[in-house]
Amino acid sequence: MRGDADGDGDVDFWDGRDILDFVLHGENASCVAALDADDDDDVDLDDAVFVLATASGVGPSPELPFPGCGSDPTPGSLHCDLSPCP
Ligand SMILES: [Ca+2]
Ligand SMILES: [Ca+2]
Ligand SMILES: [Ca+2]
Repeated sequence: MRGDADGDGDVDFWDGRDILDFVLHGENASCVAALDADDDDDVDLDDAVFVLATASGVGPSPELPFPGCGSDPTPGSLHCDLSPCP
């Protein structure tokens, strides 16, 4: 699911924090593609802001795949080694 950085099936503040950890601290993510909330094929601060806005109900929903499982309809260079989806 796009935006679900920690793979718990929900897009919330923790996902925003996880994206910040990835961008600012170089932490690993098993599914980098899920971190690309705005689908610009890059994971940066914009994605953290996007997810936090979504989680607080003031922002738009992420592009597909959201709010369910699925693959990126516009595949890019981001990898997804381990998707929480079946
Ligand atoms: Ca989550
Ligand atoms: Ca992005
Ligand atoms: Ca894409």
